[in-house]
Amino acid sequence: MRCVSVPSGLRLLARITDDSEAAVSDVPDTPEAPSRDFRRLGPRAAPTHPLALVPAVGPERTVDAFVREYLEELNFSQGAPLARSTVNHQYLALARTVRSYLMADWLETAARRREQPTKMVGYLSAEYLLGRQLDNALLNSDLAEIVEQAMAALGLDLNELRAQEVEPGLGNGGLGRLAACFVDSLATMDVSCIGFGIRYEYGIFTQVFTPDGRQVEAPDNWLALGAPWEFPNPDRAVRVSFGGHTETYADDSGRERRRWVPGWSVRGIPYNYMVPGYRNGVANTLRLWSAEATSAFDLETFNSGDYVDAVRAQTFAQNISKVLYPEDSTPQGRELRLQQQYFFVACSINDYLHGTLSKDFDLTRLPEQIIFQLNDTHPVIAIPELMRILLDEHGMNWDQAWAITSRCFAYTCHTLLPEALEVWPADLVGRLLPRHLEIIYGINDQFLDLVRATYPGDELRVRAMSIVAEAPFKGIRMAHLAAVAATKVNGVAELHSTLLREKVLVDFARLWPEKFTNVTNGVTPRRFVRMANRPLADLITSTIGDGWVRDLEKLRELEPYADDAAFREAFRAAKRANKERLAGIALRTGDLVLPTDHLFDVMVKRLHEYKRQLLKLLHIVTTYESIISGEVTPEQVTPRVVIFGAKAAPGYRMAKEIIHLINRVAAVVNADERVCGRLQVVFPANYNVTLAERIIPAADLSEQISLAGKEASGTGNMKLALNGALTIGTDDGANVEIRRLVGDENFFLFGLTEPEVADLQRQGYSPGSYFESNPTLRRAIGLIASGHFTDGDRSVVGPIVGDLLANDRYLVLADFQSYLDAQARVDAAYGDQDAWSRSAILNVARCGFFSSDRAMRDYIDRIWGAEVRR
Ligand code: 26V
Repeated sequence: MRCVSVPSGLRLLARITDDSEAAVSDVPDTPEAPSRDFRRLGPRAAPTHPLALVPAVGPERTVDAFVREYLEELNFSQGAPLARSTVNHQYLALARTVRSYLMADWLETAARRREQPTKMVGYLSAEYLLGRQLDNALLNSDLAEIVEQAMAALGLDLNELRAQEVEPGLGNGGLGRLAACFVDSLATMDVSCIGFGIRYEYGIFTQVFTPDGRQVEAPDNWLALGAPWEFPNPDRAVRVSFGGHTETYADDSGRERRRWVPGWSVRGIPYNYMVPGYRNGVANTLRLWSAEATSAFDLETFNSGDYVDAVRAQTFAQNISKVLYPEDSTPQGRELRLQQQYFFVACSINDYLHGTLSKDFDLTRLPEQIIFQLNDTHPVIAIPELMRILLDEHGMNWDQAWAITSRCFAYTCHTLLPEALEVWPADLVGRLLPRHLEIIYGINDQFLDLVRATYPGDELRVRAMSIVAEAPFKGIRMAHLAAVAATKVNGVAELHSTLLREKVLVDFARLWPEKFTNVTNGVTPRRFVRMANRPLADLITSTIGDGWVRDLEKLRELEPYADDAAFREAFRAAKRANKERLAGIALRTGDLVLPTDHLFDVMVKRLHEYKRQLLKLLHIVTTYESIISGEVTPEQVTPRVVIFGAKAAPGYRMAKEIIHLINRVAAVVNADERVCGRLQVVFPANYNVTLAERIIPAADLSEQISLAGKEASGTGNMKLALNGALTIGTDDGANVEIRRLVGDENFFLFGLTEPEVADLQRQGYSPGSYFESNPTLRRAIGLIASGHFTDGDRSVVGPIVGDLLANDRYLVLADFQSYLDAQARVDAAYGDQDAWSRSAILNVARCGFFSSDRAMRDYIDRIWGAEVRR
């Protein structure tokens, strides 16, 4: 065989693929080898034992039964008697006991879906930022009370066990958290869905700060203490191939065909996770793939005794699912990342075609059975993969294969930043996936024929629309491939979808206007209100009943209570309780005292220049400077605790400099007695879902201050508004819709609009003129530049200040004054607590639209087709 570009450590792996082309599932049984045929079901002979004939039922839902099940798990699975068990044993036993209570629902849901098949959603996402599982499972299965009592009866501290869980951080930020909210909603709505993704051995890095306040990344070894929520399923392993070459051959009927002769393969092992619906007896599946060396390889190792080479190849295979890529400053050119993308979509499509569909299924009807939703461009390589399967493995001709493929995918775009759109170097695709590259070229040729026929003589347009970019390098534009092949293309908020249609994918939207649609994002009210904010959830439920948890528009019924003084007082009490809880955590973990009557001003999100954490910092420095210069007394400022949470991509230099500066400013401001504690800046390290669940309910003010036209949607903005924070924000992403719903009087708008930004940039933006003409701005920047926050060291602030004055790509200086004015309105508004609470209540009451249940209904109605409904 010819081996193309196989790493040297992989000679063995490459060699064995010669004689092991069959899928893992086709390896024949021998008495020595365990069965790998996942299609053979049940016993060979009818069972005679009466118990085998009874359907599986879960354990009894009483405290005593739970205690019994729990001790059984602790003693006989963990091998730890209660008296000698560690907290980790106790947590693992609890998780596994809760899991066993969910099991009957999972089995029943799967059986029902098999018996009454409906069109299924295959949600393809490289990221799922799940957050902790225990509380979610307790909430959705309505076991919380039983478990609380059971743990108390055993003398165990449930909170201590909860704290033991390491959250699966298998995502970078908004995109991954959105996927987690969507699968939650689909289970709650009883929609048939499998979420497909990657079981990264290391999730998003753990952020730590040096004493000086710089970000350092530590590996997130989330599996180290056990993974009680997952079910490995090695008997449903899938082979995935890479490399090699393609060739022409004549098939049995003498037809000339192409085929792929891969160079090497790995095995994908599925790990299943339950996705319980909210108290509805449904549990869907999240299937995350882990890469291993192939089993044929194991056999070869055994025979050859070439142990060291063999282990090296094993490691190579495992590298594919080893680590989540922290969203970097440039997405291109990471070979391993393309391997990850192809690995998980190839596993998922294969698993669906061979594991879920019946063997004799007529593939021309595939689009009636499945819609694969592409969460951004990361899974877009699934398109040529399905084409390849239909063409090469099922012998279809191009038109047949395309007729099917072009109806099986829908694509969601999650960005507007040109640098975030994936373009894979063609030579890399050709090296790793030579057959897929041919197919992509085939799709492009056919597509460009259509473009030329539609716009004769318009070669400029042909070049602009081509899936294949010719400069600055020959590359595959994954967003174009998705736009060509998908039945629907959507953006994630109204403004974003408009800009997609009018700017990023304008030519595609003109060619196929009916393809383009919007689905505004949403968040799950279960995790982000009911679970994270018990004080508010209980108040809402006691006022309007608990229907809102499944039907968030019911929050509208709270509107009249905004004018009810007693309700406002109760609402404030709930907010205070959340602030006190957060203050307790800050005291325990950071030795910080947070006064809960101060305004909690929250900016939590990834660190990116377009999100403009620097603008927030300039506001802090301005307030600080006005106090220390004597312009105002500390008593004159509205007391604030500013809370940041943000990770920077490890390779994103400027973002890391900004984190450093925030920490430096925090240290100086917090220690300066002249401020009298009326301005505090806290920046807990390692912002993640668990921290979000603590910070968001405690927020008074939500900072959504991205440059207009840059934030596709935002979802933190929705979580904060639903938890009763007022937003200070630009007209960007879903802020636009939040403001429209809550009303101008309950939202602090500032800044340039997207068209104004575009105009200003067209004219030539000059940050220096804003600096020169605004003394407040000059003082704030001057104080930073002087080294005041960096022990007199000006060089460390040089890059930030220099860039702001020379480039300021995200127009921080242009929006500065408008932002200050809006913050002054915030200060004034916070002074009238009754009016503030009224606005906050109206924010909650009017944001029911931002439930991910609604988003899922929109996908069903506008993208997937009503037939996915049960
Ligand atoms: C990726 C990259 C890659 C390198 C260059 C810098 C950069 C900046 C951003 C991104 C993110 C792309 C995808 C993403 O996470 N989008 C987020 O999706 C959320 C869910 O739809 C949405 O709320 C956020 O506004 C959007 O940024």
